[in-house]
Amino acid sequence: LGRPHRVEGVVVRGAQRGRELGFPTANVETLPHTAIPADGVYAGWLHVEGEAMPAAISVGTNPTFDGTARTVEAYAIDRVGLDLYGLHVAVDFLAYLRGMERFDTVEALLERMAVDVKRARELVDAADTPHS
Ligand code: FMN
Repeated sequence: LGRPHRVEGVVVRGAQRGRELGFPTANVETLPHTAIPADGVYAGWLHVEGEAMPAAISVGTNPTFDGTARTVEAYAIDRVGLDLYGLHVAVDFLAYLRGMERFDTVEALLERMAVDVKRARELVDAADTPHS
């Protein structure tokens, strides 16, 4: 592809678990027929009001928490305290990191997410500047 695949939408309230977990995510409500990448974890960018922030992105049903709805969630790396509800955002998918997994414990998920975030940061840092 000539540029990262982009998914856009408004940020909606998720299960509100992310904040507690220490990885607050922007849950992006996509339009019907949006081409959502395969379930898994990705490195990319979260675009908000003209700013491109490095992000670790999750696509899936959050099987660790027995979720059923497929969500597109972006964790803006190093940007704690962002309140994005109601804003229109874009998520650019740069690279696939791994598949969505069901972890036996929340601790195991969190350990893996920390690794994901580190890898995502490296890949984003090494990439060309984000598309606007
Ligand atoms: N959830 C899973 O069940 N399995 C995973 O493998 C998984 N990987 C994730 C990786 C990253 C980098 C991120 C940001 C999230 C991942 N999640 C995964 C999703 C979390 O379960 C979800 O963000 C958390 O439950 C908060 O959900 P909420 O925003 O609806 O409150």
